[in-house]
Order: sequence, then structure tokens, then C-alpha cells
Amino acid sequence: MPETPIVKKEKTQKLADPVAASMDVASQQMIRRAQELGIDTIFDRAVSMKPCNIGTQGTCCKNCSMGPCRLPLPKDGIAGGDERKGLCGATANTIAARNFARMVAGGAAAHSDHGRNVAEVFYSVAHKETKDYTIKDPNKLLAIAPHFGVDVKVEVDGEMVDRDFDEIAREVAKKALAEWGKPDGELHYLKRAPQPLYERWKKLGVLPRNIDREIVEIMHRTHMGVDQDYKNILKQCSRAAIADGWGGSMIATDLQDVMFGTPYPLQSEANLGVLKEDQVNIVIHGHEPVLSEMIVAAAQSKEMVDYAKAKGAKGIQLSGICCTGNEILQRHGVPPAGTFLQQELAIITGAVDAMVVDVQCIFQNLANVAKCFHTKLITTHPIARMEQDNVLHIEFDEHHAMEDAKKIVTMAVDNFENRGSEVMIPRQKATQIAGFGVESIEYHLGGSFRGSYYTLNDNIINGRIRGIAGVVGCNNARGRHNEAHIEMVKELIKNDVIVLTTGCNGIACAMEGLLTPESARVFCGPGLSEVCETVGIPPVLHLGSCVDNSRILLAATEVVKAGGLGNDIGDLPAAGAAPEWMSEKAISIGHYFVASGVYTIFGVTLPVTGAPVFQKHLFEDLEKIYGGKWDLEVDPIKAAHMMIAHIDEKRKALGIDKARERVLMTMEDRQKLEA
Ligand code: BF8
Repeated sequence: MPETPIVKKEKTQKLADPVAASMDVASQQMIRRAQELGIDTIFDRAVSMKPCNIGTQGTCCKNCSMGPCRLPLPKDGIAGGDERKGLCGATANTIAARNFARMVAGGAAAHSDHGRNVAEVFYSVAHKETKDYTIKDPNKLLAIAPHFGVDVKVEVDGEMVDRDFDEIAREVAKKALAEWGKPDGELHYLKRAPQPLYERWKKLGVLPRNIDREIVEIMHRTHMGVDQDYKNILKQCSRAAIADGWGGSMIATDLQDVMFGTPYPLQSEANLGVLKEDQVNIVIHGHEPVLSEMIVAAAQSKEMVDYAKAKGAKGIQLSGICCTGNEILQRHGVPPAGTFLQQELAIITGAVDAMVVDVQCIFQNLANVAKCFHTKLITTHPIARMEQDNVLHIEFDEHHAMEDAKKIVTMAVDNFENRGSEVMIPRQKATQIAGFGVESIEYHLGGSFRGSYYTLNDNIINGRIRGIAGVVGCNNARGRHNEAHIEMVKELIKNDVIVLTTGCNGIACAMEGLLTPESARVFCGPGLSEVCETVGIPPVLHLGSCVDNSRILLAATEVVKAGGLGNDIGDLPAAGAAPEWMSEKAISIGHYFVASGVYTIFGVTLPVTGAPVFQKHLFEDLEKIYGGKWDLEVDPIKAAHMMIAHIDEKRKALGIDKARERVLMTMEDRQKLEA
């Protein structure tokens, strides 16, 4: 077996301090190892390259070739009127709003194009054009069909009977795909929102017409010389973001559940320690489960496992990175090897025989790291290739999905014997329970006769659960890996706030052991701990990938429907956060939560700070318009307390701010009440 080649760096580069770079011991070990081998990682690059100060403020306009026009905020602020303007006269507000809008467009496009691909595969399934994918959850299809205006019953001889299932599937497929480009009407799923929210959007004129149109319109309106009113630009942000959360992302989640199965709680593990020295390691990274589902099936097939054994391995260990990792975690229990910031580190173990990537959140530097080891880096998506010549491209096509998947798995198995001797897999891994969703929360926390979310609402009303927080999103190399996630989540559950998580926050919490029922007793306040222990759930519920933030929207809607906590999402004692965000998708998610009535706080930075008037619009005015608003706080503990303060305000408005005593009523008391 060839030795692991060691690539020496040519010039001295600033190196990250591993302990300052990550709170995770396994990651620290791998960062150190990379440095010893002379391989740079994102952690080293982050200490060598500073972010641009003007871009960080959101006030660099590069939308035409007369610029870039740069409008930094003067150090001492602005006294009097803000006279800053670009060559065309664009103000700091216009520039920051345009940049913000283009981030929403980028994020909504990424989620929604993912959704479109899923809808196209579902169309093939419904039309029986592929044999590799099937409908695994027919009940979910029947549940979503009416939301597309598709009948599930038909009248035969004056009697309502079940409609032909295949016919339902075909009609749902057609209607779902049309959501991206239909010429009239509005998105079907908008009416799934609480009615007051839908009516609010209608009144504001932000009901999305079709998904693509809202994204295209952002690009038009932010072109040089078009929309120059930051409030009007932001209105279109809302329309496109709603088209993401209540459109593209929600359709992606639903149709993935229909085809691959609706997640249900299961046990797994997380962190680099899930890699196995004596097995073929295939790491799946990216976002679309269309590919990863098939790789899971191929890798678990007897044919492939036998082949791996014939090649000297004990089996095939699959693991995930980023959201595709979350997708296969929640449906198959495949353990995530790490979060976004650990993608290079997985290869640095020397134990990864193949890393298979599709779309989104993939570092181009993976190719450079893979070059230093035997790892085969395989791109699979026609829209996401890499220029480096050591990258293999095996294009994945749903019409021969299993064949493609087997080709990839075979390649990984064949590569097992090429491993260098210097395999170093960190020991760290933690147990987790993942796979929650709207349906399973209903099952675990629901009352059997008084409405599905009644028990959850009851526990919020009686104060055992103070409120609900959605803590989601990325890692960001500008902060210590995972630290803001973990500190915020621990502070929230300590204060009896139940946490719903998705994306890399979910993986970070899993690595920290917060996704187990046992963690409740250690980390939670007495109320939340009692509920978790009684019901047997973790205090942090992992709802999946970033498109699955749509599950949080629907869970919030169910809470509203169950009653006792107001009439709209904006009435709930709830808040959202992305303490380590970095991607445009996070901005789109943040904005659809705000437009749905949620107080949403981001960490790290927000590219609006250079335009104080526009920032005020986001941080204050929006609350009067949508019920939700943006906020920014770098310190995760402070941010958690800002969320808790918001939750307490909502409790007060609902009149549930004082814990209610349980009163044993006499017959006389009851008669008085009834009278
Ligand atoms: O869609 S949380 S780093 S992996 S963008 Fe990327 Fe952010 Fe992770 Fe998932 Ni979401």
C-alpha cells in the first residue's frame, strides 16, 4: 500500500490555533494533523485572510461596471443626513437592500432548485418512468394532495370513494412542478399558513405568484437603475423568501417524505469518530437526498457488502456531512461525520475512500485536500463541478440511479486498498436521537383526544415549557466552530425553552450529546426537564436539513391550531436564531421566518450594518408589518436572553406570564363557573 503523500507548503502561512478554532476535540486533532502534514484548512485560511470591511457592512455596490462603489460607514457614525451615494446616486440604504435582496434570491434559488429537482424525480415516479424510486409513504401523498387542490375522493354513483392512487400521484406531480412557473394564481401551499398570516400577506401584496418569478424579479429590481426604495426592495425579499419557505423548501420536504419516507425518531451517532478504520468509508456531502438515498441503498446491498469483504474490508460505513447527511440520518440513521466546517477534516483522517458531493456548501478546497490522500472526490451533479483535475465526475441520473450509485460505491470499495498507512480517526462521537418532524412531535407530545398539539400547548400555557426556539443554520469560520450553537442552545434549554433544530446546528448539538432524552436532566430547567423525562424526548428536537425548516413553519402552525396561544405564528412565545450563519440560504430562511411573524436573531454579523436606516427597517419597522423582525447579536448567551425576553413578552401578551396554580374545583365552584 502506498504511503500517504505529504504535500509541503511553499510559503509560510499563518496557522490557526486548533483550540481557538474549534470547541470540538476531534476537530482540533484533525486541524493539528493537517498543519503537521502541511495541508491548509479553512481554519488556517480564516486567520490569514480578513473579511472586507465594506462588504461586511453591506455597502459595496458592484451591480454595474462604474463601480464597485464603496460606502463605508464613517467610524464616528453620521451626524445629520446621510449624504453617501454611489456614482448613480444610489444611497447606502438602496445598496444594502439590493445586496440583501440578492442574498435572499441566492438562498431561495438554492432551496427551490433543490425542490424542483425533487419534484422532477417525483414526476418520473408518478409516471412510472423510473424503477429505482418509489412512493414509500402513500399516506403523506394523500395528506398533501388536498393542499395542491387535488381530490383524493371521487364520486361514483352518488357515493364518494377513494380515487385511483396513481391518478392522484400524477396530478400532484403536475401541480407541484407547475409551482415554479405557472402563469397565474399564487402558490398552493400559502393557505397552509394560519389564516391571519395568509390574510396579512395578501393585504401586503406579498403572496408569491410562482417560485421562479419572485427570484427573477429580485434580480431585475436590483439591477442598476431599477428599484431604489429600500422598503419596496424588501417587500420583494419577503415575497421571494415566502416562496422559499412555504414553497420550494416545503415542497422539497414533502415530496422527499413521500418518496423516501417520513422521518421518525431513531438512534444514531455523530462526529468524525463514526468513520471506521476497517471498513470502506464513503462520506456523502451536499444537500439533495435524491442521490444519497440511492447510495444508501447501494451500499447496504448484499452485492456491495460482499464486494467490500472480498476486497479486505469488514463492510461499508456510510456517513454524512452537511444537510445531505441530515437527510440520510433522519431516514436511515446514517451518522453524520460532522458539520460544514469539518468537511476537510474528514478527509484528513486518511480513512475516507470516497467523498461524494452534490450541491451546496461544498468547499472547492476539498479537491486540494483529497489530492494529499487516496480519497476519491466525486462530483455528481451537472450544475456543480470542480475545475481541479483530480476530481471525478459521475453524473447522476434518476433514470438509472441504482446503476450510478453502484458505480460510485464500487469505486470507493476499489479504493480501500489504496489507503495510506497513516490513518488517524479521532475517537470522539456521541449518541443522538434524530428524525423528528411535524408528525412525530404530534405523536410524542400530542394528546389522544383533545387535538394533536394540545399537550405541548398545555405545557407552554402552564409554564413548564417557557417557549419554543428554532436554532438552525451553518458554521462560520469567523467564529469558534460550534461554540455559539452550543452555548445558545444550552442557555435556552436551561431556561425551559424547547429547541427545534435543523442543518448544521442539529449536527453540532448531536456532537455535544444534546440530542438525547438523558441530556434533559443535565442541561434543562426543571419544567422542560420534567416534560422531556415524562415523554422521553430530547430537549432539542432535530427536524432535519435546511429545507426542513419548512417543518418548523408547519409545527408552529400546528401549535397555533391547537389553541390557547393566539391566532397566528406571531402570537406564539417563540423565536428563531442562526448563531453561526454564513450562507445566502440562511438569509432567505431568516427572512421567511421574519415574514411569518418570528423574531429572528443572527450571530456573526449581518451585511446591513453600514446602512443604519435600512437596518432599522429590518430590526424595528418589520415587526409592525409582519409581526416578526430581524436582530443581530454576536454573543450567543446574550442572544439567547434576547430570545427569552421576546418569549416572555409574548407570554405576557397571551396572559400566561404567571404560572397557573392547579386548583381543585368543588362542584359548587364549577356551577359558579358555568353560571
Ligand atoms: O443547508 S446549515 S452550512 S449545510 S447552509 Fe450549509 Fe448552512 Fe450547514 Fe445545509 Ni444549511
